[in-house]
Parts: sequence; structure tokens; C-alpha cells
Amino acid sequence: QPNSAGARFRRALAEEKPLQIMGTINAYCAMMAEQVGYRAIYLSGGGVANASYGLPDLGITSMNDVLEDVRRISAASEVPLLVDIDTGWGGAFNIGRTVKEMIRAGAGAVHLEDQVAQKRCGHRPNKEIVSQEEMVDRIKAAADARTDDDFFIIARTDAFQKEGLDAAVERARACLEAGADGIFAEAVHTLDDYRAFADGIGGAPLLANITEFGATPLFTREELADAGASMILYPLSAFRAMNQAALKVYREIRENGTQQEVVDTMQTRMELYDFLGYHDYERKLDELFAKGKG
Ligand code: PYR
Repeated sequence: QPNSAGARFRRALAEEKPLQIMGTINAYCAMMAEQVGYRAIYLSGGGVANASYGLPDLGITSMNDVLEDVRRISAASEVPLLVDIDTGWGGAFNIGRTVKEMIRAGAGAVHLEDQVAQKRCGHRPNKEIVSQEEMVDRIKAAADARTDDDFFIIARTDAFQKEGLDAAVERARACLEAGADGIFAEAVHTLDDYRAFADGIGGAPLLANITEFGATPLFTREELADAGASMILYPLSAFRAMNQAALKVYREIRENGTQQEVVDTMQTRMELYDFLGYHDYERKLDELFAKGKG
């Protein structure tokens, strides 16, 4: 399918090096990211849990919880969406169903990880991972379930923390052999680690997760390009900033009884309308219903 979300994701990956993949917590954020020029956007599993359900990133939300947000975001933007599907929510057929449903909901890519179902945030201690054999089976199930050949499947490995670099790279290679299109090396610490991963997987696309307040320093696009990364993920950067901004407004109005001190921090009504294309909708209404009624 030449213009499927998967095909668009692959095109973006071929054309932008490294590809910046920007976290968009909801449909409106996706529209802003698109208009700023991002070629790929992201729905974080932690983000769905936190923002849509008020829950921590501990494997509590389900496939359907995530799908709801995927549908909303992919309907609002043409930019291909990478979706965090955690551990795939079950065994082989569950994972297969997850892949099919993600494609149906409009995703262009997913990442599937090797943590146990009782997962933790990738940047927290005491993660447990499944065996390499079990992870390879997860990837086989995902790749086999593709209903669009261009749909892009990224194997995420959390093995670095517990098993070290060599074992993690070995796992990554096995995942590629099993049908993964790219590798997400979670919570590695140095540019040398990324370089070793990139070399170890022989030029397959490598994703670097540059999440704030985590285990990985905030390396720049140029540094990561030099280290061989071909995708850079910013899962929750805007979400964290939005939260801080919202909290400031909540406190200010509660304490001082007016928004006068914070109104300058707000996006204006006109800016909102511009991103939404509000005036085009109004014109359409006029065109459809106002003519000749003057
Ligand atoms: C998350 O943001 O939830 C990731 O897994 C990167």
C-alpha cells in the first residue's frame, strides 16, 4: 500500500537522517507537531497511562486503551505514528491481533519489548526481561501478523541494564533475523554504547530514546547521528512541559483569583484556531448553508 502509514514511516526514515520522532500525547499535539515540520510522531505507552488514565507506566493499560488514542491521533494528522505496544499484551495470537489492530487504527510503526508482562518504565531499576527465545517468538508473531508489508516493527530490548551490552546486541540481532525492521536500545548510557549497537546490528535502523530525567543523557541530534542512530525519540518532552504550564495556571488562579499573571503564557484563541484550521470549517459552513439566505 504505497501511501499507507507504514509506507509513510519508511519514507520519512529514508529521507530524514536521523529521523526525529516527536511524542504527541493527543490529537491536537499531533497537529502542532505536523505543522512545525516533524516527519514522524509517537504515542508513548507511559503517556497513555499517565495522561489518558492517570496511571503509572507499569503495564496497567490495555491494547484497547492505547488503540483509542491511536485512532484519535492518526485521524488528526498525516504524519506517520509510531506506537508503544509494550509487551504486545499477551501470547503469540494476542501480539498478532495487536499488530493488526494497530494497522487498522492508523499506526505506521510499533515497538514491542522484551520485558515481562509485569513491566516497568524502561528508565527505572529492577526490570525483568523474558528469554531471548521468548522475545524472538514475540517478534515472529508480530511480523507474521502484518497486513501491510510496509508496517514497521521495532524490537525494543531492555536487556542492557541486566545483561550488558554484548547480550543486548546479540538479542537485537536475533530480533532482526526474526523479522524486526529496527532496534530500540532502551536505557543505554553513552554514545559508545549506541555506536556498539549500531555496528553490532550491521546498519539496521537504530532508535535512541532521549527521554528527560532518565538513564540516558540528553545527547543532541548531531551526537546521535555520529554514533549511528537513525531514529531519535522524544517520548514525553512536550507532555512534561505542558504539565508544568498547566500546574502553574491552576495554582495561580487558585491563589490569586485571576489569570492576569499567566495569560501571557497561554496559546491564544487565534493560534489555536490556526492550528485547527477553524476558519476553513467556518467557511465551509457558509458555503454550504449561508449562500442565498442573505
Ligand atoms: C514510553 O515513553 O512509554 C516509552 O516506552 C519510551
